[in-house]
Amino acid sequence: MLFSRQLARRPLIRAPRRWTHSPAALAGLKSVTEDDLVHFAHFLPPTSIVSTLSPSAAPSSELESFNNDWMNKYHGRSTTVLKPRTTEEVSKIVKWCNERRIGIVPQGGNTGLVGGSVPIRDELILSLSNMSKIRSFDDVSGILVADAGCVLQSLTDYLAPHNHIVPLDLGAKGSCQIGGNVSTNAGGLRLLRYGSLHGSVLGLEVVLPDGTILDQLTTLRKDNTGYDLKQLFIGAEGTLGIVTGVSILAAPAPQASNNVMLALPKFENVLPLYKETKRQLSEILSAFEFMDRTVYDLAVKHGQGRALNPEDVEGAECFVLVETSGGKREHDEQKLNSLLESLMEADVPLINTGVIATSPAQFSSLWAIREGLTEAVSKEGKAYKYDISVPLYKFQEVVDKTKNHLQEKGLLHEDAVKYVVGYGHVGDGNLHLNVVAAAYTPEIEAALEPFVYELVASYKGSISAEHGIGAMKTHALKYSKNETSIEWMKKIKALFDPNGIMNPGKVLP
Ligand code: FAD
Ligand code: 2HG
Ligand code: ZN
Repeated sequence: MLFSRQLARRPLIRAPRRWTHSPAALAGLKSVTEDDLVHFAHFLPPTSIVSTLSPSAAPSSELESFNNDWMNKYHGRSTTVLKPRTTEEVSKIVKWCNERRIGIVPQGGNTGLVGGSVPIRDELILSLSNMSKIRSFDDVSGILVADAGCVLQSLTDYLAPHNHIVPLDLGAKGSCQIGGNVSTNAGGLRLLRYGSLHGSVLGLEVVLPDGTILDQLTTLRKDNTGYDLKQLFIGAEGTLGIVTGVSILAAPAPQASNNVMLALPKFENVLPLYKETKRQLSEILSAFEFMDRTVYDLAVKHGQGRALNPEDVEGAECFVLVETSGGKREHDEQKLNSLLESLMEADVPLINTGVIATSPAQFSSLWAIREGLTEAVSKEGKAYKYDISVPLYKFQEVVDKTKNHLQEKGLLHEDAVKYVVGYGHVGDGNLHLNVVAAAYTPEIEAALEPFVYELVASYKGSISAEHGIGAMKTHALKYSKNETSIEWMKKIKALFDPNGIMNPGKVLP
């Protein structure tokens, strides 16, 4: 049960395309002008301004990576990106834009998968990339306070020598920022263990749409002094303000981590396996990730790793990556080994085979397969991504029903939809349904929507488990939120941002 293969993280890829519609939310908003740039230049250095309007005319190619999303599906036409270095600079920019009705798109690492991080038209992009200082860390309480523009991986690296970890991990960690994570309420690979950011974020500093700085950057575990305003900004996707600082409770670093990739003969075994894994591993279980056969094969094909011997996994319908994180190596290994033994020796085995990592390189390599799925899919074509919460036992049904539906529409072939795959976070009830097409076309989109959303609603699920609504799902919010909820969301938006400058056209229908 050994293997060894170390995978390198690949750079995120972006390239330009164009927007086709402009929702009502942008009506009345103004474009950035040369006069605005003159104003910004009073308090921002030239290196903080990228604009095709500026006299020194930045090459338009510099704006491309800001105007296009990670999937190359959503495309803005912004003329100007500002990269403030301090909260005060953010405040001055926002105040000016509010007075002049200029729309602002806050941008972190631009790894979002719902088109929330790029403009719909030519809104100003406010990049947090120059705000990347760690403000404080207390190794007794484990509380970390950092600028919103800190890249997730850099926070992890910072905490490592202090024996702590960020209670969040995702495949985009090399590019995404903590402010973006908070603004999307990112879930990731270990939510099962560390819970959601609604629990681990202790405080926020936010620049409100009129430029006021809301300082709620507390470092208290307990604080029941009225409404917990910070919660509104967690998952608001930049529609209520700009997160500039984050106080987060880091978790103690596990003293021992193990992982194992298991091949299962059929999907029906996933849930009994999850139940048994939870029962036997209990407090040391830190991830339980599912991937179907098709997407696993794509990861292997695109060099994201080859964990299991091809002959051993013949006939396997799906795979599960299990991770343990605990305080004592021998104890954890004993528990994991006895789980694996019981699985292999069962009269009706739940698994075909498995690979247990026996070195840090193998541990990373197993994770590289799981974390590399999104990239592998993107190399095969254009992915329609449906990030949904549905009952665990419906995971395979969703994939199969979508496939059948596309087949009936005559769209399941090389030139239209090439693959329909499912993967995700079993512990969180979160399936990533990816429909991989040769190109994004109106015909495929019409076949998928509202089909997928209606299917999710029929299970009383959520149309967005962890990626948010962005520009992609504003019209579909109604499948997961009733009229009253949407009305109150609109009232909250109007209260904070009466001029509608913050990330216009996102989240709300
Ligand atoms: P961006 O993409 O820049 O922005 C996302 C949204 O937040 C936008 O609406 C933007 O306007 C807003 N925003 C950004 N920064 C701020 C700020 N400081 N203040 C206010 N608003 C702001 N997501 C998961 O939940 N789980 C995963 O496991 C996961 N894996 C991924 C793997 C890959 C390979 C990729 C490409 C993406 C993955 N994602 C995942 C999606 C994405 O990485 C997350 O949504 C992430 O939290 C976005 O962070 P970001 O800094 O890139 O934000
Ligand atoms: C993951 O879990 C991310 O890997 C991305 O949330 C999911 O690519 C996707 O659809
Ligand atoms: Zn995910």
